[in-house]
Amino acid sequence: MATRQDDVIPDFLRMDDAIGSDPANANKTGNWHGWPTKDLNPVTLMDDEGRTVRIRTPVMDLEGLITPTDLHYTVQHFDVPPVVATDQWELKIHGQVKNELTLNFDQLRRFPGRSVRTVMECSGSDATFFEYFKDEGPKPSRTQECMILSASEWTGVPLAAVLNAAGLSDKSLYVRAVGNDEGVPAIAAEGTKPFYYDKGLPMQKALHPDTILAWAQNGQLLEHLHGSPVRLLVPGWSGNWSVKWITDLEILDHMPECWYHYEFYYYGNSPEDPNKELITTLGVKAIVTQPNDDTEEMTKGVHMIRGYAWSGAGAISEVDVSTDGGETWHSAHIEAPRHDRFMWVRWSYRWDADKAGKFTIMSRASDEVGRVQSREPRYNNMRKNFSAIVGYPVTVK
Ligand SMILES: Nc1nc2c(c(=O)[nH]1)N[C@H]1C(S)=C(S)[C@@H](COP(=O)(O)O)O[C@H]1N2
Ligand SMILES: [Mo]
Repeated sequence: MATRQDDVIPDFLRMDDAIGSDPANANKTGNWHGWPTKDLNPVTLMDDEGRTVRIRTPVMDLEGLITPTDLHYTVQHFDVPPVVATDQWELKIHGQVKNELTLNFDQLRRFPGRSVRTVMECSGSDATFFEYFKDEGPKPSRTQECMILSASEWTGVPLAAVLNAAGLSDKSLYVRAVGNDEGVPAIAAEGTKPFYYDKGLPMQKALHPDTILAWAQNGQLLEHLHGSPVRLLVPGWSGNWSVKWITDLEILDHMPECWYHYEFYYYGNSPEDPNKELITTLGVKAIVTQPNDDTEEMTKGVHMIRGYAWSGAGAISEVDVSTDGGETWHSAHIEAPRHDRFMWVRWSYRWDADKAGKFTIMSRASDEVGRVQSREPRYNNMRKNFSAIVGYPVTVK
């Protein structure tokens, strides 16, 4: 039976405890400039003109729930498209609708707004763990490499409001969202013509009130790298559904053949697999951020093991922690707030490491629809959506 750590505190707090230290995290709190500014180090990549085009998030070093916008990861498959000023931007809604519409930025902002706090995870996050689990690669370091994982508060209007304004019929079954970035994927078959990044969202998800057309992130108008002036945001689904730099919503009576559907973001054993599955909902996943995954040694005493947990399918109902490689599990405390359905939660577990020796720290999430984080990854040809439990070996001295 797992022991529960209660919301009501004090089991965590015993003033006479020997507090253990963990050198890896201690190093991370150095680096002050002397005044209240602290460097965090996202891993970035710049283009030829010195502009940042890629950001990987230092998840292990963050506090709270919101990833500061300048640390929020960015992914795009093609070159970053040119900046479009808000007064030049238009969104066309066409196809299987009663009235085709073209909205400019001001018109879009006349719909009642909505803010959604959500975790965003790229399908490629943690991909190198697939090799590690097969003993074909070294243990990845989420601390060193940073992650394709972040969370923000996004503000915009429900996509449903815009679709309803255009008028839906029983032939309005999919929403093809198109971005303003054009290219040919590196792995595409020879002769593939350049196309704009697009995804075909099923109507049920499109009409979910938290699926929004967003123009702001964390209280500010969108940064260009995050899809300004307006992007689609599909909470709970893998990041690739949240089409940036959106220009078109094409309403269809069938699923469009978007290249990224079955050539890139799919479950399957090979490109020829006849039973490919589209990747949509995120897994159920808890990760340990403290001690971070570069920690090898800790001293005897009380340690707070902390992390994040999230699920694309439902709220997190339970997080368990093991320090013996999954032999025994203990219920962790889930920290408030936990009411934002698509947001990750913080959790913590008080570990009384009173014996020296070798330990393996693990965390395991469960969600309200009954999914439990698995020990084995779901292998797939494209190495997408890794969500298995990872063990961190540490020595207590
Ligand atoms: N137009 C466009 N939208 C896109 C992409 C893209 O290549 N082009 N990449 C997707 C992927 S794979 C991810 S994980 C998210 C990342 O969003 P972010 O850069 O704001 O974090 O954007 C998605 N939206
Ligand atoms: Mo992604």
